[in-house]
Amino acid sequence: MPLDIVVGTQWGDEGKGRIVDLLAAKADIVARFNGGDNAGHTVTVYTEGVGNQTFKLHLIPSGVVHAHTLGVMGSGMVVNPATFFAEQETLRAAGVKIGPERLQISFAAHLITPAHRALDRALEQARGSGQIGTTGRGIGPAYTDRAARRGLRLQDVLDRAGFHEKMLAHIAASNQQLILLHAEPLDPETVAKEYDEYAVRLQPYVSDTGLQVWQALKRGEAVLAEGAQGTLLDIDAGTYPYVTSSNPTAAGALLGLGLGAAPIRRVIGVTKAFQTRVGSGPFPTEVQGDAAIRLRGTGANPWDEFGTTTGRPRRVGWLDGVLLRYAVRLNGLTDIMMTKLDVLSGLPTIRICTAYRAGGREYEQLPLGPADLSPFEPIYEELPGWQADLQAVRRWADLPREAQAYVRRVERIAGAPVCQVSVGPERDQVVDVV
Ligand code: 2SA
Ligand code: MG
Repeated sequence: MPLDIVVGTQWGDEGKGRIVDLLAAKADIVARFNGGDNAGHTVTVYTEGVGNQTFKLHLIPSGVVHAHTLGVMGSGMVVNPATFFAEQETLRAAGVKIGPERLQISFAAHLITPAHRALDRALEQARGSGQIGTTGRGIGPAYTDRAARRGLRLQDVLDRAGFHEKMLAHIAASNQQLILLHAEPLDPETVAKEYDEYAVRLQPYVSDTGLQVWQALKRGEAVLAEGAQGTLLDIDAGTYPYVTSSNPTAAGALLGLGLGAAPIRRVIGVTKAFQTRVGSGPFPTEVQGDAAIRLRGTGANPWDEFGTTTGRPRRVGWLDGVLLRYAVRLNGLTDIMMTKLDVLSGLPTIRICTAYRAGGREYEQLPLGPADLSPFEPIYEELPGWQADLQAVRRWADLPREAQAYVRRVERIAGAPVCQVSVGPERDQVVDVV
């Protein structure tokens, strides 16, 4: 049963949209399984007469730009209805036909409300210097309500009277917390009314998507699971507490779609050729100054390292082989897709962290996971750089020898094969590794 899972191996923004776009062209179902509108996936739509249009999707699976696919939003997600309908408008304006006939949400996914967003902001403020650097989209508070067993599920919109009551209770309970945090409370009746309208509009989208996905897999149809964020932001496996509140890892794809492990065909980990992170938290291979500007870019190009959801400049550094090895193990990766190899062109030498040092010992594996990386100092290997621009390269044999050597070295360090590298932002700027 052909289930392919795409996950980020770092702190998000690895360029997952690239491989998702390539695989969605051959998939029957494209599914998101974690997070909400905190993701930022860049998609390109080609329309006859208009040409290419590029825009960002934060919530709806980005593979739906391929007209033949069915989009699924799994039970592992938290859904902001305002974003859900606004993104459909954006898609329609770009000529993509979208609606309940080709987009379904699991009955067990949770809703994000204005109270969740207000709480996200108030909690961040209260954290002071210990801020997580969240996207402010209400993600954490929505998952908190889920775990506390008082959340609003998509299933609830099917019972309109009950839903109104639940919303009132939810806003009242959230207000108590907001007041404690010295934030403005919300008017329960106003929010509940707004959500009554969303409830009516959401009804045709709600179903048991887990059953649909499973039936499709039984028929031999290809399902593509699109991860948002990355392995190191996983609530369980990541750099806790500097993480998101969902499971962006391969196991999260199964749980977040309502599937078992049997259907998995490939688990593809998308890895940027260097390391980036937006938000706070540990980052052993981070660089500052000119080296950082060199990797980040200035923001002049859309592919420079600035957040798609919030526009924040990303922290940058050298590829961390210890964390990549961890991501390979944790996700059970069958392949790695390496993105942005072209950005390294022109550097005299390139560094990769192969192990950590702490207390006179060397570590190739993290002894206690990635939550506390402060004791560790990266051990680097320096590889010769290359000068040639890679953007026009389409064949492995045409890559500079040094670029090939870098990819081969990453495979050895990570313990998984690299199947493809990307050498530019365009759809066709990929090279199969042979
Ligand atoms: P949250 O809002 O509760 O999920 O934030 C918790 C941490 O997770 C990080 N996070 C992300 N990191 C990278 N990319 C993300 N998506 C957007 C993008 C981010 C943006 O694709 O560029 O535009 O700023 C994403 N979403 C969550 C976040 O930075 C916190 O460290
Ligand atoms: Mg992103």
